[in-house]
Amino acid sequence: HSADAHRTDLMTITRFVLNEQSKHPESRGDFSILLSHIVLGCKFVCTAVNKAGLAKLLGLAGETNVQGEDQKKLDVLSNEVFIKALVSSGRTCILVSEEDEEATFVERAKRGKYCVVFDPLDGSSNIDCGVSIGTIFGIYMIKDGHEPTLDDVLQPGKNMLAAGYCMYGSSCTLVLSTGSGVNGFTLDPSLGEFILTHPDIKIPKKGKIYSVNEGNAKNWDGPTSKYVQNCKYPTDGSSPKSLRYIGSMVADVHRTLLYGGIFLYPADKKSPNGKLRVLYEVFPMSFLMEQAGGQSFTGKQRALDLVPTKIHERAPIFLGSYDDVEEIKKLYAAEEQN
Ligand code: P6P
Repeated sequence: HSADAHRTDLMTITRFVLNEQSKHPESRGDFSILLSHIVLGCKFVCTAVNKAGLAKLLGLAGETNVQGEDQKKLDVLSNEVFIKALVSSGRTCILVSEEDEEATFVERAKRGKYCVVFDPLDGSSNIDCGVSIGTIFGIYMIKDGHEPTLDDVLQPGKNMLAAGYCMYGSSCTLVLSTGSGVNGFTLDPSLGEFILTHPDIKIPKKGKIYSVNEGNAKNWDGPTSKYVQNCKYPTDGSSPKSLRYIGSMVADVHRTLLYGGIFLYPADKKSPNGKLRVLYEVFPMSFLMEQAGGQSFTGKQRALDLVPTKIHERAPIFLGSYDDVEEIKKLYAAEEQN
């Protein structure tokens, strides 16, 4: 009977979010409505990405497809979909997208109390070779009732109410935290619903995988070089770690979350602040890692304590299994003392 119950008791993301909402009796459901619009955006992008493989037949971006329409680049299309979905939710007031130089301030009539920062299609350079890509998002509450300003999104990551990503790969997986743990949902295309498939994700305390672009090794600083050296030639008698680097943050982070290990995008001589963006890459992934029992470090401080000054600011990042990140924190602390 219990197996049947499991099969028929479908926990969709909508039900899950409403369950969360019921823990906040004072809630008017605004947050649930906002999340449902983000989920809608993910469903749309999932179908568009899956069709992208056919884009070659329909004319690549920049050319016209069989209908003679201009084939939009998928990241531009995804951005438009999320902006429209978020504005139409009536629950947002400021939107920051990787695709837009300036923040979007929602018109007064459609304004709500949430600020959403997002990368609509991270890793999109990987689309043509079929590597998994994804949407990454984070949600802040506006600071207080005054006219929204950029200060409402230039908040430290620890102030986020929720964060998540949707990975478009062999299946469409949405990983979400609203501040009490991490849960993973998989899209059932026949139902058009995200079903809870990974309840209460916890990252292993220590992992056997390190994930970094070794091609940048020439430019790394001392602590990063030492850490990676230790991964390859351990001095404590343990076996070397495996290297797994997909080059799509959502895919590398998802593997790290499920299997354990560490993902690094360090600063280097060419990019003193690394490459990944604070608001909509570093913060959401750091939020998820901490909620799953891992941690996230910039080389100088806890990533979620960083206070951004610009909406497209970058930061170095070391995130993943708690013990693995501890190792690199020790190496940076030792350098501080020298
Ligand atoms: P590199 C993809 O372009 C991206 O923004 C992230 O998804 C990914 O982790 C990173 O850049 C890869 O960068 O320099 O190793 O190619």
